[in-house]
Amino acid sequence: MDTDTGVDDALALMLLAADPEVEILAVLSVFGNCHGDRAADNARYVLDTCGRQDVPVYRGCDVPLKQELKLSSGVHGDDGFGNTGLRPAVSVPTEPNGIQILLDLVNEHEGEIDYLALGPQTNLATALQTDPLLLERLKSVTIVGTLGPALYNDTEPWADRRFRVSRDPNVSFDIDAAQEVASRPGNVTWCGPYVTRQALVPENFFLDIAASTGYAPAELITKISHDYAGFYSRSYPQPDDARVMGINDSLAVATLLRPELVAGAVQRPLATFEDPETGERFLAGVHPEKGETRPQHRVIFDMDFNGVLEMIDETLRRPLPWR
Ligand SMILES: [Ca+2]
Repeated sequence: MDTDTGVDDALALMLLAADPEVEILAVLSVFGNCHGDRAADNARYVLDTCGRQDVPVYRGCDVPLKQELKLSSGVHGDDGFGNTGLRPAVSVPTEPNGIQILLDLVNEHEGEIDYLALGPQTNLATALQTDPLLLERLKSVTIVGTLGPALYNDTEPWADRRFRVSRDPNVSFDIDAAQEVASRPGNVTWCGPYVTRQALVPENFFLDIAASTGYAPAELITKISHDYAGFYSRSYPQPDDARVMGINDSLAVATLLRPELVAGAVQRPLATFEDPETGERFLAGVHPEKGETRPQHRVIFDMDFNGVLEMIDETLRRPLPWR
């Protein structure tokens, strides 16, 4: 798992950590919701909270390939954990380097690893510079990103009303890395904010689980999500001022662990689009051309959200230890 560990990443990591059928070989950090060092420490904190001290966390890329560093601190707080200041007992060291760990693991487990990228795709793109066949040597790659599947001949998908509210920070924060990954063949699935942000969950869903079980993972989510739910509730006002929050990255985990929850997906080549007004660049699935030569990846456009919620509910109500 490759994560810019903010609030929704923390929940997504819990879904993996709780599943007895999942072996997490490694967690790699990346910048995005917060700085890379905090992303690594937050992942460590989540795993420690779940009793999964056995899962190693490594430091990945702290900056984009070429563009200027941007972070989502307005959503996840400066520390990625809603400014709670929670830190693991021991910080993740800068060495060994996560990219080398990834390359070594793929050599060791060729064709067996499912890779989940929940932040900007900088780690994958960096590893591809050393091993251009990396994606084909992974069993699968699931990425939180892209605007979604563009309509036929659409030249401005970022302006599409379906996509306008959700944008796509993971891709926009390192468009060069995203393009690098998109240009390679492989069993790659993209699940962007257009899909994931439709699943806004009442804050009470988590507060109720935490209150009725007292389990540490659910309590951690309620602690770190206070400001995060505030952001979502302001951005997507609800009836009776109900507070809600996004669970973006959990949708990507669900597509991997529970593929039957994917309700709609298409195979598409990916193309880059630039908004001339803002200069922001986006990736979207486009219709194949005659004699198409670009690799085609799977682009998800719908999920069984209730199924994902049930999965989260079951997970957070599972007693520790999770192993
Ligand atoms: Ca993320």
